[in-house]
Amino acid sequence: MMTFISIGGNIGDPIASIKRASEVLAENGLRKMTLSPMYLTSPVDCVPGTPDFINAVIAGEWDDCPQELLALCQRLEAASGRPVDRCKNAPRTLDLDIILFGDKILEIVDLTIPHPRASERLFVLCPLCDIAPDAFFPDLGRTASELLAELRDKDSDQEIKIIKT
Ligand code: PH2
Ligand code: MG
Ligand code: MG
Repeated sequence: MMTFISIGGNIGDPIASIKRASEVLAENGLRKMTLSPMYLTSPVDCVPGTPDFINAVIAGEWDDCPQELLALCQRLEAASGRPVDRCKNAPRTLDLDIILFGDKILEIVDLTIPHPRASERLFVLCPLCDIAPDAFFPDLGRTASELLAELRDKDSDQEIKIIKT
């Protein structure tokens, strides 16, 4: 199944952590892995003083179930030095969120697909549109590029800037 994973971090060396995580995903079953360009992004829904994030999106083909992909993502977060017990949206070395998993709509413990907040976040939609503007959100009936156009019209607060890596 074609899947898209939002990846980001705002402590340590997020650029290196994101590159490394994408390689480990590819080595562990994410076929035809693609890493989007990276963006420097202002924190969304975080306490004042939270450092800026580096964000990107990873695409690939995953043959196993979404729960196995989630488990791998959680292992990568832990391996990056991220503590398991943390406040919501606290600074983190690495965060991986499954955004889309084929055309699946899924709501189980710890996992809602499509990601419920993806359509409100430029730091998800911009890198997603760089690599897959036609990626389809089955819950919203819209493509990534349609959602990005709508979000750009209504939200000018989020700052996001592409970075050269
Ligand atoms: N992740 C969050 C909350 N806020 N803001 C930015 N810019 N980037 C993120 O990855 C991010 C966020 C929750 O995981
Ligand atoms: Mg997240
Ligand atoms: Mg997360």
